[in-house]
Amino acid sequence: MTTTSVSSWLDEITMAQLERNPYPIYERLRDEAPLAYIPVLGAYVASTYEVCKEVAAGADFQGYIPKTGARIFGYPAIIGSNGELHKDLRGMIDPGLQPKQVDRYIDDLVRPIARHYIEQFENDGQADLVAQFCEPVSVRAVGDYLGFKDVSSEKLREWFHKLSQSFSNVAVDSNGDFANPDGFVPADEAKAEIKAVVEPLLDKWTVEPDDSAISHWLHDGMPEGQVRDREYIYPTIIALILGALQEPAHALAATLAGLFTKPEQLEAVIDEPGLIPRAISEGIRWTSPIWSATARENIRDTTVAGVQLPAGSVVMLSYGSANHDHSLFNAPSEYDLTRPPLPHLAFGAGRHGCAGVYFANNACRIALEELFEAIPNLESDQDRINFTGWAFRGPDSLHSKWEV
Ligand code: 261
Repeated sequence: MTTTSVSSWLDEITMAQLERNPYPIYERLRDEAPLAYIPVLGAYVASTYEVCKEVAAGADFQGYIPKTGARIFGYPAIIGSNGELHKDLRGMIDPGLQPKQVDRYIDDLVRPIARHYIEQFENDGQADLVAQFCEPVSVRAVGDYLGFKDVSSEKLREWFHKLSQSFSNVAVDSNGDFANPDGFVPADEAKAEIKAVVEPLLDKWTVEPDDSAISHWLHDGMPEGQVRDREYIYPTIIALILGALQEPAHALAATLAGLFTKPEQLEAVIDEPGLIPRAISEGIRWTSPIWSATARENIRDTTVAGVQLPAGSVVMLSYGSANHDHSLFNAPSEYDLTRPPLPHLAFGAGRHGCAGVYFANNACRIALEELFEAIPNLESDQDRINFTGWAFRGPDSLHSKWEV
């Protein structure tokens, strides 16, 4: 029976394989089972462009927070909320992220930050651009926007790494319980530190609002003299310390890694900075930062890709695989700036699509404009770039060099 042979290889998929290199497994999933139940995940995965889109934006589905996210963030984190609750939380975080608003502050926010970190290494002739550029610029830009101006970039990096590590601790045993409960220790450590830093900030913003995003979250839309309950906004703060601080760094690093695979395309982008937005778009298509970290559940019995899903089934959206779908992208595993700019799913789709698209694209653009202007003879100094991650994915390091 074919179902037996299909399920046998699915049973053998391990988290270690998915974290190291999910692409061979997903190539087979897209061919044979675009919606498949994966025992180690305790959930279905959607692997093709069409199925990801159908699940992400379909009327039978609603937002669902992956179990590790619920464990780490608590309730009500924005990524797992629905209905009026989700409407209120999006209404809280969206205003400062609207293009018209972002255009007002993004250049003054990001350009000096990028300049600052570039100055630390531009005369060295070499750097690891992940640790010295992508991550510090990402956490400083988003961290300052949120209101963490007085938290060091080292601390912000440590926080997102610990939260991300625990969020990725998704393996479950045959009872559906976490296979590695100790995997939540890093997140619990980070959360204790975050709480110690955020509580006094919330105290301050309650009586002395300022222009930081979280101060606005407390006050905006509330009756005079009232603020939103901090327990209500706290899970969303933690979710953003993970996703919003980490992903622009992954986007920058994926773009640079992709350009390093095509030195002539890197040169073209450095010569013509107008190509940077295209380079970023292809970078996050090629290695999608939120590779498989978001999910939906169906609110009624439904059938997708021929698979019957009883109400309440969980489907992980493997956007990193959808963005390698042969039916849309020719030679998808190649970074290629010159491919037709088709829409990809790196920012998701539907009601739970990324709120920070415009901020992230522009922050990354400005950071790369500054990097390429300062170091026009940038090249890779690494034979092989190593990528890690299934939930979130990006290069581990980008050792680079240039003549000074
Ligand atoms: C800001 C978005 O953050 C996330 C997105 C997807 C999964 C986990 C996150 O913290």
